[in-house]
Amino acid sequence: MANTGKILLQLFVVLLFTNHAFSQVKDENSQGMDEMWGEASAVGSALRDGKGRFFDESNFGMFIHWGLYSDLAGRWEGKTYYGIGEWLMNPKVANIPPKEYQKEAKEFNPSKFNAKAIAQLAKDAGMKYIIITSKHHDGFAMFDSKVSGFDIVDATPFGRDPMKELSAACHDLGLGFGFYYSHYQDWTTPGGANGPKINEDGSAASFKEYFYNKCKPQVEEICTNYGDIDFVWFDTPGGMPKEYVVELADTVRALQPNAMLCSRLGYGLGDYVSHGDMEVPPVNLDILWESCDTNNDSWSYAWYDNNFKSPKEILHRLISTVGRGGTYLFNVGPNGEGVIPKIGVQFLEQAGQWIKKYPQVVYDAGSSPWGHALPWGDVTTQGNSLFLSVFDWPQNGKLYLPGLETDIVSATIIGGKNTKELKYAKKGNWIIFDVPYKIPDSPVAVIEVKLKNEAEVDQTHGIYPNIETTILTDFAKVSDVEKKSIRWMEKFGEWKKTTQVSKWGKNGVAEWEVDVLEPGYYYLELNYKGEGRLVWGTRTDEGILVQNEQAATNKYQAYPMGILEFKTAGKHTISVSLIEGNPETSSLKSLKVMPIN
Ligand code: FHN
Repeated sequence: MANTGKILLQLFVVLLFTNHAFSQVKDENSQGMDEMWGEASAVGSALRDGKGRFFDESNFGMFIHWGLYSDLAGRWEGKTYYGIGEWLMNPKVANIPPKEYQKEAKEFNPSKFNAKAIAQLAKDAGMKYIIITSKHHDGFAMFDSKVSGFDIVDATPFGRDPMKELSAACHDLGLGFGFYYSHYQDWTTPGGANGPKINEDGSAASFKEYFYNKCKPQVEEICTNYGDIDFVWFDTPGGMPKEYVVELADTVRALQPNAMLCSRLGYGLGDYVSHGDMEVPPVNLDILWESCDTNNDSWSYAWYDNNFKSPKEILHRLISTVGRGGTYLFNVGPNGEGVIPKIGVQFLEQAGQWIKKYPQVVYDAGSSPWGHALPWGDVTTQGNSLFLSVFDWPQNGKLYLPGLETDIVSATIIGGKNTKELKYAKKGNWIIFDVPYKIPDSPVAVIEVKLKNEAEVDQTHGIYPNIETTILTDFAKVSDVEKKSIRWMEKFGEWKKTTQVSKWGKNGVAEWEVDVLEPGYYYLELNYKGEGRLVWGTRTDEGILVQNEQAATNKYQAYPMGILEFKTAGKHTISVSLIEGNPETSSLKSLKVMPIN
């Protein structure tokens, strides 16, 4: 995809980023999440030709959070608790005593559960496999477990094993299948992490007992009773002692040698990296990895949560993940009757109809040679072809592409009857495509650019004449400041992540290289947080200074700074410094450059 020097440079950036992303300094909200999500195992291409091939090629899977909590739907004793629904019983949420929670099983009768319909939805949505919660932190087994009475067959009026039905439906439709299993946390079993500390007989509970009496035997059950499985998705390893993690991994590998284990197994022992929840990384990563995301705000069903991602947003997050080199695991939450909410179903089906038209954009597609998203969309590849997925169709009949160094053979709008060959011209480092004024397909149009050879790309961020460019601090060269990634929760369990630059020293600066197609005036906006009012200075290599004071709050927000002028086209640098304000608390997230018209 690029010459050897570029590949080495990219690998270096990848290693830096990977290391950085998983060694974050924690704020009070993100305390412990690195431990909870497990270390990144730097599994590279080793598994790509073996058992990792299916994962690597599929690029899109369905995640399902479904359990006893789905029946409670975010409500306890008449009160609604907002945030991720599967945590309802936790002391941080409704604080339901384990015995009370266990009684709820008698009410759980998901009589409308239809495994075939769910598997068919995954297939229609263009997903290649399903991973479902067999046991979440609440300790309730959604399968027929002989080692615990707290399971869907023994403890509920439903009395069926929905995992038998779903695994069979997946196998019938040619979909892959796997289980989520909460190995460390078990809130209703004595000895499980964050569970009861005392056994029924009054003796002190131990993790060892929980591990050998419940965790390991249940993992043996899910790895034995459901045919071949493709994934075992352990979660929140936290402080689980290493010897147990190793024993569990060995157990799975002996029983299901082809199953892929995600990094949340713990201790870097997984087969691929699962990033933090709801996180699509901004930079390409050349390892086996996945982003897990959910279709609304909660993982499990909550009665009030209808903030569903639109078909366009699903496609955008999917294609960005594939563009960064990863696989997208997208979650749905069936309700207490076993049914996935209608809007979620419709949006997924619509996304699937689009994927059916453009399979080459997603399946077995390569990452973007640009290494990051572009302002109008994203790029994936197959051999010498680039697929430009345009989410923000240009209004002026021109689509701009910076930095492409390889010769073009042809450029075509694809997608059935809308196929159209495009004219293009080269100006400086840029390709300018003449495109129709009207978007040729909705919600996303695709242009296939066939190249003479594999794409070689100068990854410098472009300043576009017809669309705004946001450049994150992830891409800034910095000095005399601190650059780090932070995570925080919006609603309980709804994670956000960003890279920020703060702790401004006397000579503190964040600097970006950009490539300007058309000289002239552009609006400049900075996205930052801090206290009181801050003064920021933005300078270019041509001596242009934009300095202004604006308010600040403790949440990231965009503020207009003024007009930035580029006197000439081509490569320039933009440097931002804090002029007045608390150097500790003033934190910069990104800058935005917008054409004026
Ligand atoms: O605590 C869980 C949460 O409930 C959910 O299952 C997510 C999905 O990735 N994993 C844990 C938090 O990261």
